[in-house]
Amino acid sequence: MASVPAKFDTLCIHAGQEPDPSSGAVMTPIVLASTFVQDGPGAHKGYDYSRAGNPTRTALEGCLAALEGAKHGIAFGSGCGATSTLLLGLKTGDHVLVGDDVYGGTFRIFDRVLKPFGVEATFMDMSSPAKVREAVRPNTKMLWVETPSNPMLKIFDIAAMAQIAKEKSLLLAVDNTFATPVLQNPLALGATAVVHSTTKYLNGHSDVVGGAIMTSDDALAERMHFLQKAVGAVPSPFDCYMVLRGLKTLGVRMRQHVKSAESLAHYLESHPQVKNVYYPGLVSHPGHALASKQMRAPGGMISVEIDGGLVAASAFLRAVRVFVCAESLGGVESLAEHPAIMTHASVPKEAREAVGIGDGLIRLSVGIEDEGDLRDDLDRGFAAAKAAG
Ligand code: P1T
Repeated sequence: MASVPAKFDTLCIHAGQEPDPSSGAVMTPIVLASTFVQDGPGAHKGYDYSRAGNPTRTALEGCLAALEGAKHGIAFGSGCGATSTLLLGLKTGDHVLVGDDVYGGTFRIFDRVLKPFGVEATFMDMSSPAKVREAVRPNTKMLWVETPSNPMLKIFDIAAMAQIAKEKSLLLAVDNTFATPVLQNPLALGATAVVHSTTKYLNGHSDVVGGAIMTSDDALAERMHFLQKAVGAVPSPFDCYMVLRGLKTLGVRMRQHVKSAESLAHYLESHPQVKNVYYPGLVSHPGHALASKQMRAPGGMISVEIDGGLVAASAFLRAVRVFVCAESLGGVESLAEHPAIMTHASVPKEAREAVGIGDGLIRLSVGIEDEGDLRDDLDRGFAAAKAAG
């Protein structure tokens, strides 16, 4: 496979994977061994200890790298594990510019883990590249961009951020979890590293927690491989296998996620109980033009602010039956959640409200069930919300 030029859907199924040389097994074996035989001290077949390297993980890392058009993929035990390992490249006194709307757990890493070590983060609306350029300080080392952002679906200009990063010698990290490489390729737009929670679309079945970093920067990859081994936030071989299995259908799944999300976003926009719909595919979305340029399609995530605040939003989330009220996203099943109480509870109320995460905001991860059933389910939610108000 490695020597054959291939398009995305083919890479999803084959990249990083060869039939097992010892048995001919077509699907990658799950190598559970924690340790590997050495003919003599140091004389091994490429693997010595599973934290340092594992054949199932190597296959996953090869596939992930190929999908992002990267030279290197480094897999982790969670998206937060990938994020924190990448941020371990920073040291006391360093400063990072971070988008003002990021996953609550990412905010928490900056605010509660790195800050006590003297690494400072400024959270800002990155919609204006000029303002980002102005905010760079002499000690700024990194730009951290999540686009589309979680949960407000803000769109930031990756190529413009890459230009600033280049001018100021910064590392540009893009969390590509919401878009996936099906819809957006940050490395091709100039990012240094891409971060994923593979828990989401890449695995796609809500049965693994995992993460990854992809980069074509050899020195950064070497450092990340070192930290992966030294810090040890590694995924299990079984989870690597599961993500590899999920990746095979990534392209097909994303096409259906997008199709249903586009349709539901339009439906929500015209609903009388809806105050605001945040979906980059809508012309009303401030990032629509940029999303149309930067992404191949607007994705499967929608946030919606409904009338009636917390009482209505709670009633809605209790009433839906096809959408499951749960954290996370990107699985084949539809999920709905309340960011202020659930995924973004670790962000202070004022910071949440400044970006629009209010009590009436519901985030939808549109799954690949029948689109009519999903629409009926939203109606069920709206009827309950109205009755509660
Ligand atoms: O949950 P974990 O695999 O550690 O991934 C963290 C993470 C990183 N980046 C983004 C954009 C994310 O959305 C997440 C996890 N997000 C959720 C669990 C959620 O419901 O938003």
